Amino acid sequence: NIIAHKRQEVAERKALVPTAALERSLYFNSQPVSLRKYVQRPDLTGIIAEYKRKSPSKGTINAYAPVERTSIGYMQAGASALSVLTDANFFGGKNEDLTTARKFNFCPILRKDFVVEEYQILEAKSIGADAILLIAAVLSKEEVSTLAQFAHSLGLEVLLEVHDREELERTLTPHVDLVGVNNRNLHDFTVSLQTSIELAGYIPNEFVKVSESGLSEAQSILELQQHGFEGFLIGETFMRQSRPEKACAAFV
Ligand code: IGP
Repeated sequence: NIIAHKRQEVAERKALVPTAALERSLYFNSQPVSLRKYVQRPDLTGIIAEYKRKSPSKGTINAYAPVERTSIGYMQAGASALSVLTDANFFGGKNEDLTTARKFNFCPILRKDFVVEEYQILEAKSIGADAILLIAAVLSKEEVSTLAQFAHSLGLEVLLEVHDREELERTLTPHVDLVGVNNRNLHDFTVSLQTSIELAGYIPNEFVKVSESGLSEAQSILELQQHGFEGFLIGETFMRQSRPEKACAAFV
């Protein structure tokens, strides 16, 4: 189970890198860039372009594309923001991938990982992230609320990910900034745009709506925009090409 593994990993990392060390890192005191604002900018596409090497559902997606070239190319193509997987075990990512993207780009960067405790949020800030993901499927309302407030205290924004109405209604708090509907079914890994479309009406307007996963056609963006979505999180469609940044440029 991913969460049990993550808790173990965080415990080990904590022993190795104390909080005080995170707070002294280069990026810890930098001013974050607003994911909310960039997703809403009319001169950009709303696309949150993801750097992802592998996944539990697809195995290896791209083992060679370098973070530097890919992230710079995504932004040149008109992406609003970047999403970088930092989970090593299941997604082949690392913190250094996010820091590399940070070094080469002025834009919001979402740290894509399984956040279960505050230490990981300090870590996100220390590696140069602007926003974190909180996954409703694995957190209680209290956890979402506490973790989101902690992120805000550091200037980080929060994307709350939900799969259905139960998760949305159980965990939504005013402390999150964006709500992402994950089109991928966690149990059988199938994807359906209908998931986003059906949930859209239940997400209050003060939250920026993001549709996540399985987006492979530009036409889908237009359809989702009609249902109020402003952010589009896209990984595999780009990453499965040898030059993901070119796939992104061709998409927009
Ligand atoms: C991107 P896709 O189908 O375009 O590669 O999906 C993103 O939504 C997906 O990577 C994702 C994810 C997550 C990964 C959504 N929620 C939580 C890890 C953890």
